[in-house]
Amino acid sequence: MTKNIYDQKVEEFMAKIKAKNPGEQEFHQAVHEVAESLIPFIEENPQYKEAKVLERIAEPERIIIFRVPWQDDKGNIQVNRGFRIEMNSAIGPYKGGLRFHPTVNLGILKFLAFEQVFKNSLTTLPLGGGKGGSDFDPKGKSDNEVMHFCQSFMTELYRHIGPNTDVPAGDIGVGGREIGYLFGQYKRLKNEFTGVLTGKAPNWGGSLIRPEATGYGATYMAEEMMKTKGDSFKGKTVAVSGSGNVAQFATQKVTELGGKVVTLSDSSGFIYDPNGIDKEKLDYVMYLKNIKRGRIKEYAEKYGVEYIEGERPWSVNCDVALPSATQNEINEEEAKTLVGNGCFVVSEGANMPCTPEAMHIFQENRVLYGPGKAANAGGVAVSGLEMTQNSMRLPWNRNEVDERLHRIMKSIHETCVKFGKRDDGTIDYVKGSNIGGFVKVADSMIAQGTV
Ligand code: NDP
Ligand code: 2IT
Repeated sequence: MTKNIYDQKVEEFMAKIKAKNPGEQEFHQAVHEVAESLIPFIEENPQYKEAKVLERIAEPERIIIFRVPWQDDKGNIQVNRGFRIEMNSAIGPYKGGLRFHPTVNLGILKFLAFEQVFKNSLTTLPLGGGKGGSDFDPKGKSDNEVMHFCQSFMTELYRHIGPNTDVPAGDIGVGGREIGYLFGQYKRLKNEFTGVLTGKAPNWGGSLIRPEATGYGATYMAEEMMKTKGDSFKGKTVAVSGSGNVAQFATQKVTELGGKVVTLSDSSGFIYDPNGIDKEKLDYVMYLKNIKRGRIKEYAEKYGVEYIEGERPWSVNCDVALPSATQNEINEEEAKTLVGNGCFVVSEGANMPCTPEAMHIFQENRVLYGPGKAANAGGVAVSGLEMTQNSMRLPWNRNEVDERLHRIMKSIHETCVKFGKRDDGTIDYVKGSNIGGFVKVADSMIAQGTV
């Protein structure tokens, strides 16, 4: 069958997706990327076609939408919207983060839940896919307000989740503080101490290395990709975007492996520190972002480096880019600039940070391009390990968890190689991760009948 016929089948499939899910651009984007990889594979493996697996996998098993009323510090009543997308439970309980950000809507959470299904399958662990969150904006809110919001959010969500049903975790705007408030309210409502959330603090059931896991994992993935060219992080210049959980620990691991991180950003702009963000400076970033909850601009003021307001960091010279902020944060022009400046590795700490056009630029130029569902799977993988420790009621030490994380990232890389090798010997990590993540879920869905 020629490429054209596949393209036509992708377009036919996407026309149905768009008609059924109007206006949900990010969801369309995520499904389109996967359909491009999967439709040729499904044509060659008709058992998936007959069982309508692609059609079923793109339809959430269940969506919960609810009102979240809460009272702010001034006594005013605020109303937000809460969501949980329970996307696929073929290989385990729904698993995926909660995002609190003013841009959150149904389409964004459906794209994230869809990606999560493939990502979780790649981890090798028994985890289904889900995602949730709210249009609540934690910026500028007091701890007290965040607590009241989290308590109200959980007062509805608790009836839909459970350690064997659906296990949420963090994402943008949801870190250790929020998981604490959510867990406290769940425990109070259910009178049960269970592993219903991951990303808990180690004192009350959390796993060591969970905060580090996504950033470390994206760095390990980049390291594995570079190894295919006999290369490593030693002496490499690295551009990181974001300055939250993923960006911070990616910076830490890159520095440990001998690379130099020269940028960090937030939604207001980016800092460029050509001498590199060393341990002391990173400690300051962690204080600035996790405790003071300030802006990245303050880094530039403290260390006397450049701050570029309203821009993203992709114009700087770098060998490696680790986008770790949000979706569609690298466009076609920025991808061209990165390639032109010598960037040869992109490992996605964030979910879907590249537009489709940017992705094609990286693919055409044979950049070592690790898509989010492979590259940032370390976070949910260690969440899976947290669930294991909760079930055993026994914690593992840092080394044990980090070694398991490292092994999982290597196995994800191997899966990408297995399913993504091109005729010219290079690796298409997009195709590799899409097919590699699909097969286990699809076979499980078929085995479980038309459900
Ligand atoms: P955090 O909330 O800790 O940090 C988010 C960072 O990204 C902040 O610096 C934030 O800046 C910036 N950012 C968020 N939204 C935007 C936007 N619209 N435009 C520009 N910058 C933005 O979140 P995480 O570090 O946890 O998440 C970052 C990415 O990694 C997300 O795509 C998430 O889905 C993904 N991810 C996270 C995992 C985890 O374990 N936490 C696991 C796998 C993927 P500002 O403060 O100005 O908003
Ligand atoms: O996008 C993601 O994989 C996450 N935000 C982490 C999910 C989890 O359950 O740890």
